[in-house]
Amino acid sequence: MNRTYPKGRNFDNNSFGSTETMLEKEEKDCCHGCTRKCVCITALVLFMLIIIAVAIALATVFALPARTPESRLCTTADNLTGYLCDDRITCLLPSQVCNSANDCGNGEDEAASLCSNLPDSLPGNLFFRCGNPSIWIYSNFKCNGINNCGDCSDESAALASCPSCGSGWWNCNPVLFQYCNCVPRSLCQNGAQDCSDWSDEYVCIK
Ligand SMILES: [Ca+2]
Ligand SMILES: [Ca+2]
Ligand SMILES: [Ca+2]
Repeated sequence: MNRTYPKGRNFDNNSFGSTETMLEKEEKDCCHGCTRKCVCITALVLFMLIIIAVAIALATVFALPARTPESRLCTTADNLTGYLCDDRITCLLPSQVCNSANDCGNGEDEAASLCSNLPDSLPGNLFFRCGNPSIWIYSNFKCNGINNCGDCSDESAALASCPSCGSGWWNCNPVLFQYCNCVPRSLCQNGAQDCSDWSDEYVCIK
């Protein structure tokens, strides 16, 4: 018995016997392409996120040490050795460090590591040990004309390397305990004895 096939209809030998139509095949191919594209986009986004995370981590790691100056040494407006804050601009007087007031923006001048064992926890340039080593003063009180140590060791040339009396001072043996080797010229000819030899009243000229 001879079989006849409908005319005008093409049969695909590859799909013959399969229930998958051409349309379904095209849709399947399209989805494959889409899936591959989606995977690529996801991978790209993940890659970008990793790059951003690494950049943030590196910035954090390298930024933290940069906030702490390598050296805290600085010069104050009065030409004294001072303490440099984290902002690298503010230069504190030594006596502003560990004085229970936050003078640096971040309060680093009151850090426990700096103030827990005074004066040894301070940088050496911020304090001075008096003739009696159990007594110390902030270094900005050294050579300031005032007897801060109590034994005038902070005003001596031998221990504190202090220069002789400056132009605003008169060299004599003061009668007042608060001075050591000189008295302020403002005390000259003020009608009161400030030097043991009265030179502040009879020799010194304001
Ligand atoms: Ca302070
Ligand atoms: Ca002094
Ligand atoms: Ca006087």
